[in-house]
Amino acid sequence: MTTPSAAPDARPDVLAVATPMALIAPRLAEHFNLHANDAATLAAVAPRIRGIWASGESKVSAELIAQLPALQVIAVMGVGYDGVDVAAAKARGVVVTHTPDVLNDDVADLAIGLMLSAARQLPAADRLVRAGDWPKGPMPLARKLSGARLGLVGMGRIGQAIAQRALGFGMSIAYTARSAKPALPFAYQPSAEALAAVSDFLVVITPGGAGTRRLIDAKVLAALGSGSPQKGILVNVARGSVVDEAALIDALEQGVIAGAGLDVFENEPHVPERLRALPQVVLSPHIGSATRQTRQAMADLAFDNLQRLLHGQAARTPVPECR
Ligand code: 8YV
Repeated sequence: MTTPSAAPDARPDVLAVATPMALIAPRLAEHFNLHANDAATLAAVAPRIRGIWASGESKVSAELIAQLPALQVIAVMGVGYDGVDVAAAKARGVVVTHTPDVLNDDVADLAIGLMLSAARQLPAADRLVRAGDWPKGPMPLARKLSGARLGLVGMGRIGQAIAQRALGFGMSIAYTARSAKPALPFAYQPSAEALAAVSDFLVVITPGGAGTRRLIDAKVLAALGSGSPQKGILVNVARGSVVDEAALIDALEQGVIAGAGLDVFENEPHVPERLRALPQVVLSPHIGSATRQTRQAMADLAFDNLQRLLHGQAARTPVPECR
């Protein structure tokens, strides 16, 4: 980051609404005049800002966009851009870009990992061995993942990557999405509730935002709980906003569903104490794409988008609304 200076600087001015990761920070600083997103800096540099650097969790509001008359591009290092007011950006001719595809493998891998961890109770098993409790007796029996019924809420690029992996576990696969995808060999269900009723594992991998807010509510959780004698397990690798967290905690506490594997939460990085207290829940801190390889690929793609748009070229991966 640099503070505003009187010396002329040929690098385009870019506002970092997310702190750039170490793996891209030097490259960004070499090519752009990066500014921190605080009131004092904004007051000084707002008219010069041509680009915004954001993460998948960043908020870029209509108010912020309105303060930046020279803004041309909002480059999100993430596939999800539900925090960006795309309509406000579009209305101003600002292009929003994101980083699809390069993270499909990682997020799908984590979804399988969370399903396995929750089904086989891996964190509890690890705790038992570490605590020296193994001599006292065996773990309670867990449940089998292979051959179980997987319901995917969302069948986009990452949903399909999860399905491919789940086939290797002999799982039967069904999904719900805005519309059926007849080209895919998986059963379509018209709603999350209908899907939950025929699933042992319900995996949420749909975009966040107003359209999916609290889609997984008490009714869906009740259906997941009643669909099989073993009761279902919920996995969320999408956005915390898609699940009604209070309803989820109630369902877990009351034994309505068997367990959960959660990578995302309503109020990150804060996770309710009641959720943290539940042993049948496996929790991770939004690490779906958090491998060195994938974060590098995401950062490079976001950088390219920013660089290209600020030099009069087309973006590699604009969000669908800006294509
Ligand atoms: C990251 C994500 O948390 O891609 C997304 O939508 O949520 C994540 O991969 C983040 O955007 C990394 O900057």
